[in-house]
Amino acid sequence: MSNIKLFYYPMSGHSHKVLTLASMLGLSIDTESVDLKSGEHKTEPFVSLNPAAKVPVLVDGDTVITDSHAILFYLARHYDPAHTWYPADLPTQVEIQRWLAISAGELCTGPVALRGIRVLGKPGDETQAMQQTLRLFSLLSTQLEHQPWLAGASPTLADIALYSYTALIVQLEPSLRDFPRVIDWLARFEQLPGYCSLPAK
Ligand SMILES: N[C@@H](CCC(=O)N[C@@H](CS)C(=O)NCC(=O)O)C(=O)O
Repeated sequence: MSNIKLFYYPMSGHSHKVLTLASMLGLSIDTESVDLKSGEHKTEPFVSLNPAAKVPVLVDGDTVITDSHAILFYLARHYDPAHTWYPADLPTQVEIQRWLAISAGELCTGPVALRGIRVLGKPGDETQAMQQTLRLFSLLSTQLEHQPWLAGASPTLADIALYSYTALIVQLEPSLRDFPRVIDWLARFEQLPGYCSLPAK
């Protein structure tokens, strides 16, 4: 049994980001699935753990961390002594923060929303979500024109944060394969040691 526990939902891309980093760091963590379909996340005891009623939530001893980006940051700072995933130099950190903001912003209004509408039957404007997805893919493609990874020469939290929903939406929308640099980046990410396979849908 591990000291670290992740409350997650198997189809959740936000949860997948955390599972991926934990696996790439070689961390042994316990997982507990929270049934979003039945509304378990809106009831006790989960809602006391995260009053925002969302997964993922990480519990490490007495420390409770909510939000996938905060969890990624915590794991990288606490369990990555080599500073591989959140390097110590300021320009790279600034770049990673920019991508974490995009992950919480444009990634959610684009691919996350589009998948929600198509797979989970959530309400929303599919055309608008597709337009936002195309804009994000253009941005990713431009970023990857002169460097292999989003924040520079090596993979970082920026890649972890953007990978899951980008890969999931390519599975759903084959026309996105028209962004070859993004497709190459996804393929390279999948070769990293400890890569954790995607949820089924
Ligand atoms: N900003 C949060 C978003 C988390 C999120 O939206 N989680 C979804 C599952 S992917 C959830 O728990 N949804 C339940 C709900 O909104 O009722 C993060 O990055 O962790």
